[in-house]
Amino acid sequence: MSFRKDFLWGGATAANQYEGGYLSGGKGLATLDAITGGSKDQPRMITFKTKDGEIKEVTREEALPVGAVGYVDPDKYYPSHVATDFYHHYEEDIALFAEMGFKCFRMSISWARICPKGTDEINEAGLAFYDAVFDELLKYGIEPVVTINHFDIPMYLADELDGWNNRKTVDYFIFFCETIFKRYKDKVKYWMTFNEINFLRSWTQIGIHQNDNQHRYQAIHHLFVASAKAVILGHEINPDFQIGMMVAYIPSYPMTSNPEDVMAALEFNRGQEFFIDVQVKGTYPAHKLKWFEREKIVIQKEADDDEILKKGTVDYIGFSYYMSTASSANPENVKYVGGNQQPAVKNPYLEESEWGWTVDPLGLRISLCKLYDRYQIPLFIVENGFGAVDVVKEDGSIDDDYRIDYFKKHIAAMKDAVTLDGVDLIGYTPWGCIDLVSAGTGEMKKRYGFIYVDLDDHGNGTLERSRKKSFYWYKDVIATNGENLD
Ligand code: BGP
Repeated sequence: MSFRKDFLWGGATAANQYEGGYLSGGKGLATLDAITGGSKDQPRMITFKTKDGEIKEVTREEALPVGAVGYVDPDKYYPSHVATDFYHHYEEDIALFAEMGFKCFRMSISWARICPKGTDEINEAGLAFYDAVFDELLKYGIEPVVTINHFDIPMYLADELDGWNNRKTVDYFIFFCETIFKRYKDKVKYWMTFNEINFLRSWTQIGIHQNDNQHRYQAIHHLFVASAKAVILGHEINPDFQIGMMVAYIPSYPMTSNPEDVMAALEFNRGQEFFIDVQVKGTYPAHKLKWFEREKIVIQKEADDDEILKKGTVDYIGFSYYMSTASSANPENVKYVGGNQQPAVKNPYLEESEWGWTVDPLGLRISLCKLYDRYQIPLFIVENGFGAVDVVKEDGSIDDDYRIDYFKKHIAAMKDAVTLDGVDLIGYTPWGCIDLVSAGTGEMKKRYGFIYVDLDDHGNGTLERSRKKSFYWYKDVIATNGENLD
């Protein structure tokens, strides 16, 4: 058998894209509640109020003015508010996951549902909601895999404290962790701290109002300290906890064998491996410290930060893998295509999805090898998948053969990494196992699920769930522990 007997087959979601119920049951506002939908050609916009009370909007890449606060405009549509409504459908959805044979289910806890302002005020109804969800999962023998924070922050912390730029946010986050660790210590074993930590740079994700490198890396330092403290605390509360980190892994190939292109690829890859180095090895890599020096970035640390980072290293590396990119020393020589949160370089050897993401199954094996060779701790693929437009036929069926084809090739690549390369892979949770809102574009049109949800880009639809062709295919993959991919 290729995959270990207890391999964690499942699926992945995130509260801000799936849960909905944005003000139900005492939940507070989160930054993501103030970001509109968009598309491939139209960016999502953050709506906010300036200090003088003016209502304005900016893209996520732009910084919000200092002192500006998130604002929900009653005339606009915000996809997170209902999302695909896990809040009211969790029993039905979990029954469908159980029917597919899921061994685990990755979801995130909404910080603003537990602590509406992000401070030390607790919302019992929020805790009770996740109790009900975990109980429902455990009823079917499905192991919850919990992302503590996926791409958002309570709006109050963002606007009153400047989010992760403020050291106090570390303390509030640890209070949140302590609350959920203690409450769910007998229900949840697998945790990961911050989703795609290498992509955190905007107000919506980390609540910062200035996103130049000085502010961004100070906020990132706070995230590292918070993650390490969470690992230490979690292990104290329950030594059986497995607490991982989560990075978006996009391997970059040199565009040519010109050593300058090889160096460019090395630098690109370092950009993301830096986040893994700190959380797995517990220290900042030398190249980053040199870069800080050159860029005159000064990180404010507290006396015991280095010790905390060293002590709070993670148990496993969780990562998303969708695509690869390429690097060239001469950017004028390359063409750009779409990509996860940032454009990627067109690779003539690879095809792309409708959203321009390269499709590169061998890149997954390469990533697994690189990560395992370098870090030697268990790996968990916590996101992978193919965003596509699905067509519902007259009889209600959906033939998503393109998705099956994508998964087939990626699971075959995982199998090679395990059987030929000896990688210690503990699980696989394809992204958006049930249709949900796209993080990048805010669309529903870009679907990833094995389960279809009737909802369009403007919030119209019955929210009814139905099984796609890939549902039955994945069920068979799980039943045979990945042996039968046809
Ligand atoms: C990752 C995120 C997810 C998810 C996925 C797909 O960046 O962790 O939240 O959405 O990518 O991206 P998109 O939704 O933009 O297609």
